[in-house]
Amino acid sequence: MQKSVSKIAKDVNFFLKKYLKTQKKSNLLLPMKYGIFPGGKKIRSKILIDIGKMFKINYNTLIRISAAVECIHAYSLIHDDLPCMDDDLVRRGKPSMHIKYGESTALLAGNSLLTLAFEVLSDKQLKLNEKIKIKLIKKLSQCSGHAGVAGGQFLDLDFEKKNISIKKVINMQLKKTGQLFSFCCMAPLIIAKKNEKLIKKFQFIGSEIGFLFQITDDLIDAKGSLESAGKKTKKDKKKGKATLIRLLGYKNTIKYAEKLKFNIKKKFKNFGYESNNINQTLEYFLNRNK
Ligand code: GRG
Repeated sequence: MQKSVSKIAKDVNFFLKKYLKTQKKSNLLLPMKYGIFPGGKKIRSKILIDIGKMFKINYNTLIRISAAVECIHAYSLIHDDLPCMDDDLVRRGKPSMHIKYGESTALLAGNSLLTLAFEVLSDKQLKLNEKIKIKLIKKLSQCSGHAGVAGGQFLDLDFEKKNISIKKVINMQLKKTGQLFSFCCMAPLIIAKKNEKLIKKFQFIGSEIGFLFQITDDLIDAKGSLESAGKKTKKDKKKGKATLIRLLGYKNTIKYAEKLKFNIKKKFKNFGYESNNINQTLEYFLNRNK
């Protein structure tokens, strides 16, 4: 499992390095590279490739789409760490972007990674029919925007130090973390020209997978260390973040995550052997320490 995640990370990074070489020179390229390389676990790419394999999508196509997703993810982390958001000093085991380059550069490098994602998707080297490309671009915009990741982040900040119901916390996390996973789960079905009903089904499963991932992230924050996690831990409690752990306690949150994982796996049952990879990835989530 670790081997396949590392291979995907290597292939996505290789593609992005090559792609950045084709860009015009600018002062933001260096900070952008700082934001994406070496660049985290690439778990969203792994999900996209697991689902892509289920629908027999070409691996190199999936790597290009993964690269776009990872640009958006890196951008969200850079902005998430800013003083006006979560104000975090360490990310991926090194100083956060604004600590290294200053706030305005972090803002602009983040924005540039966001737009780079759409440049990658609209590139003519991505060998897909134009209608499919436009659909992918639209879905990724929607998942990242005000009703998706950005909207979820707004709620995350708004809910700090307030008494929030479990329903609202779940809705916030399905957006903040879930929506990018949603895109990863539905993109292969869009390419495979599956019907809207099935695409919607995978879109929802994706948001649940993202939610499960966020729960494990919260568990790591509660019990992990800076050394193993590569970022400061025990922040959620200090900041009064609205998390499941705050509402249910640590042990019940683990039980909740196990049940959620079981329910997600059930939804893949019809796909039999083809769903082995995605099921293993879900196990990997729950046993990770970073
Ligand atoms: C519109 C995309 C977008 C962003 C602007 C700042 C912001 C709004 C959103 C923040 C979203 C966010 C940081 C969600 C947290 C998701 C999460 C669990 C991040 C950690 O992901 P990992 O563990 O990180 O995959 P690595 O370092 O491995 O890539």
